[in-house]
Amino acid sequence: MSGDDPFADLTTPPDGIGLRVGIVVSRFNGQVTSRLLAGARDALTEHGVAADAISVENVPGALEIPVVAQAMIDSGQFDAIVALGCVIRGETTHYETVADRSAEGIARVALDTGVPVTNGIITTESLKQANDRSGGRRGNAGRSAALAAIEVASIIRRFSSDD
Ligand code: INI
Repeated sequence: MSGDDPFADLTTPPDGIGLRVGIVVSRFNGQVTSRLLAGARDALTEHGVAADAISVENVPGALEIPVVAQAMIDSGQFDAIVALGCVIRGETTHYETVADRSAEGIARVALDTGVPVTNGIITTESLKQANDRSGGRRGNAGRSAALAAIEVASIIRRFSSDD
């Protein structure tokens, strides 16, 4: 595996054909999250997810992501959810609360429901680091979360279709 990109050396790319994917994206730090959203959408469509099988819900901040992810899963309309947000330490006095609760929440929703909710909520020290991770020199965390959603949903689909 090269560096921190677990998708760089895959010989078989994630195959999203037939998958229905929800994206929950927060408006807080929207200049960053809009780039995460673009990266996620591009990755999904490049890997076979139909454009009309992708639904996007906007929420105010990262803390609202888990409950909306849960509602989308409860609708039965999605095979995976991609969570996108941005928490910058220098910009908030309750960085730990927002960063930890949002991550814990999406992990809990995934385990409670059995539907993958992948974490594209970037947590950084500065806006510069956030820019680096949303299409800059450290890649795009939205893209990585989207590819993870395809890969894990495909694994789960394989297990649930075995008789
Ligand atoms: N939400 C974020 O997504 N990122 C942040 O950096 C952030 N800060 O800085 O506080 C943030 N706060 C809002 C929070 O997610 C909720 O929307 C708010 O508390 C209302 O529940």
